[in-house]
Amino acid sequence: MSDSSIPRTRLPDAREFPRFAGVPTFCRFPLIDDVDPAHQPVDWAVYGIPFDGGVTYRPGARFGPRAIREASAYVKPYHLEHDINIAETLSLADAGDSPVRPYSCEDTADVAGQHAESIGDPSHTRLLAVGGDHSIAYANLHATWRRMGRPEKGLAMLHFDAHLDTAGPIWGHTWTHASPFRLGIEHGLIDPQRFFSIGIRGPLNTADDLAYGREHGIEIATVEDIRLRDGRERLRAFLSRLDNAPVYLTFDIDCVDPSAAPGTGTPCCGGLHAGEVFELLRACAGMNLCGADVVEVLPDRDPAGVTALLASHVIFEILALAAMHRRATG
Ligand SMILES: [Mn+2]
Repeated sequence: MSDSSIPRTRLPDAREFPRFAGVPTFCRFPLIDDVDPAHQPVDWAVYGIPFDGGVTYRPGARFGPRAIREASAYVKPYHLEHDINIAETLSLADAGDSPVRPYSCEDTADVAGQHAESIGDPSHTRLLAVGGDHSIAYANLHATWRRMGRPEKGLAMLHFDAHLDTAGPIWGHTWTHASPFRLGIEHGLIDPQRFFSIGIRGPLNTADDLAYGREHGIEIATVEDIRLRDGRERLRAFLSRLDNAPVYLTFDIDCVDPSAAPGTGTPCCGGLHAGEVFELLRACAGMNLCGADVVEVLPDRDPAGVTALLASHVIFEILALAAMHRRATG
């Protein structure tokens, strides 16, 4: 057992070494090769997958990891609401960027998935991928599923998004940023009976756009369900039904309203506020998080950089959930 007062992640002291100085890494975590041997293997590795070849509308999310690294210089380690310091609780590192094949979602899933499997200690290190468009989730999900012992029914899934991302072929391709969870279900990586989607909203192409998800058992909480109906209660019931089973969390920044997250590829009006997202994530404390991704930040559409800043704080909230679980289970 480690002494919780000794930091597990060595962060530069911001009072000595300013946050605006140095080569940017995610949240100023050490690069994985620079982690103190006493803190190896790392508990969570954050890494980029700079790929946007799967988009159906605006391109540019390939620049997401870089923008989020820079914006995350202002992420501090102590979580006020959870009363936990992520750097004291977990060994955290930036594992760099994965290789990509810019013209192919499927080839990128392949090379990024292989790369993800090589990060840290497969029997210990959990993976947080930063996109990139949502197609990159498949690679990290696949690597996480393997790390969790290839559960036959697939992993439970908590999904924040404006879109369900279970689309069939688009422009003749089955691998797109609109399809990672259809592929994940069909390949046995995800258990659709333990799949909860938050932030879904229209307009849609047809009334049948959500049919695949509903037929397979995905539970959907639209923005209206969260605000006006029983979305929060259903989320709580979902979490208690999981009973400490490992959960993969996938976070598409377009679940947030474009007024707060304008830098994204398929913006959809009427989304969640940033504060609502934090509240929903914090309500998941206790969840056994086994892997995660944060995707669809398109910095060139957001000269003020608020989308990347928000994404960097979503990464912090996700790691705080991991820290909470560690504190509860030792
Ligand atoms: Mn998505």
